[in-house]
Amino acid sequence: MSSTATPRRVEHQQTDKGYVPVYTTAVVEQDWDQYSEDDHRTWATLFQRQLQVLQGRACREHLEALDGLQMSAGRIPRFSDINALLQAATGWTIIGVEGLLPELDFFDHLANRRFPVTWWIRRPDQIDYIAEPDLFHDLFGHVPLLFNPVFADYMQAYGRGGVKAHGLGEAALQNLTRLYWYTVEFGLIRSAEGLRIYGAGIVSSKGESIHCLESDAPNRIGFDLKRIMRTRYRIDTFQKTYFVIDDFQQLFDATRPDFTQIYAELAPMPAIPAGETIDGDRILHRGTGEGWLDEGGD
Ligand code: HBI
Ligand code: FE
Repeated sequence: MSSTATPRRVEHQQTDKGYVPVYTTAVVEQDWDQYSEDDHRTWATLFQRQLQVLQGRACREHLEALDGLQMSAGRIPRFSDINALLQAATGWTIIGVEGLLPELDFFDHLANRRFPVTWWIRRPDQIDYIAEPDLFHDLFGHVPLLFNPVFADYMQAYGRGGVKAHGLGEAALQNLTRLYWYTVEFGLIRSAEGLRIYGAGIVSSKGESIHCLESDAPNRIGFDLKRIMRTRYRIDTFQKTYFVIDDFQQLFDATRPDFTQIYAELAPMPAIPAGETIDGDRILHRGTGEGWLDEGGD
């Protein structure tokens, strides 16, 4: 086995929207044998570090699913091994991809209970931060909750909503993307022992795992679908606001109404800046705003 790092296949391109990844839609084999020792070491380092940080911080469902899916620090998991366990539990399948997919392709996979997992892992010098999703974020961050039946159904409902929203224009898609961001990527959940993390963007980041629960800077606000759909977000800093669900059922139930009506209702309303609170918010913690940068984002 080669000791050089796996070549990164995700290209970027300068466009009028800035420097953006070139989307590739292909479903690819994991080709497990080509992972280098460096790749396995990167997985091991991240896995061990996050397992420690997440004790008492991640929700029970996430930690238990790591066991249930037999993920461990030793080796990068084989997708085929994960799939045998995942399919038996909730009927979800993971498929290998090169990176970010065009939205409609992504939604279509979710609607069919397929979760795209980036096959390559970050380089050793990217342990603490990488802008785009890699194998660690996708597999360690996202896949465990697909082992939970209620969350698994939410993800499928989200995908179906996405396929539908795609025909409804940019604003509807933006509403839906914000929902994904503040739940699947950066959601917090109540538990008997206190707030816990379930969002994959947090779970795969040491810094944000601590920040989201322990810092006084961010707002922590009770889940509210329409409120979230109006809330801008930043992809390059810790979140200014986290939304807290009571349980995964609340998340799934929120996807029952016809979103078409909701998009229409939200269309004339202004977007809410990421750090702002508004009348009607159920504020669990009002952020001090310490260290916040200027507004911006989507
Ligand atoms: N593609 N592979 C992959 N993973 C994602 O999380 C992803 C994507 N394409 C689009 C996308 N996310 C976002 O638009 C979400 O808001 C849906
Ligand atoms: Fe993600």
